Amino acid sequence: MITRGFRSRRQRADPSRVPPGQYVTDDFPVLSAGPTPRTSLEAWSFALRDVDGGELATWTWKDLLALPPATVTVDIHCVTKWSKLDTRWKGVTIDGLLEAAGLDPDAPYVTAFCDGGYTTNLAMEDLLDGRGLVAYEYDGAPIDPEHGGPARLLIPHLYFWKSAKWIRGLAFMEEDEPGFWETHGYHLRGDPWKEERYAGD
Ligand SMILES: Nc1nc2c(c(=O)[nH]1)N[C@H]1C(S)=C(S)[C@@H](COP(=O)(O)O)O[C@H]1N2
Ligand SMILES: [Mo]
Repeated sequence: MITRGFRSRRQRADPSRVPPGQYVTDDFPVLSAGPTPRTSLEAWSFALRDVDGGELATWTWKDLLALPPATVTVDIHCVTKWSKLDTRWKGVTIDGLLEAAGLDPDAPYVTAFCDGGYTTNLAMEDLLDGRGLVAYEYDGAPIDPEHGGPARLLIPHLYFWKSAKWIRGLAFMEEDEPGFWETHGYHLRGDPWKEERYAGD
């Protein structure tokens, strides 16, 4: 039996799926530090940059869609304490991008960069083995601009601020360089299961 309509907003959920301090919502809140950028798909590209800033690979929008897609259903966890279960995304894995570019980088960190200037830092290992996606569909449709369309990073095993909206590329880094929220006191890694919300957690 399907009882969706009877679930309360703060629904009870399998506690093993909800990290400490989080509540489950059916809503999909929008959290943006600035205005929603609007880049045309013709002007859009995705780049991988080397530690010296040099461009290693770029994809146009069409190039990205031509890569083998991955579809995932995952739970997402925002540091403001909402979690949303079973969100469905389609995109290209970071492994897939590296493979397409013929790259096997040994840089230990990356900075994701975006239209609008947002950045976030990640350990390379948090992106690999299918754990990171450049997503371009949510729930079977193009991602709404407010939620990061045309493409956003999706790193569901870390707090959702790591899932950079309007992503335009990844810069390989020798050091773990704090991004936008990390500079404002958020944790460098942000594992929700360890409640790594703020620096020092
Ligand atoms: N470019 C960009 N990406 C971003 C943000 C942002 O402000 N700009 N906010 C982050 C935060 S704090 C969260 S919780 C999620 C929110 O994504 P949503 O608006 O799709 O829920 O996006 C993350 N990615
Ligand atoms: Mo967030």
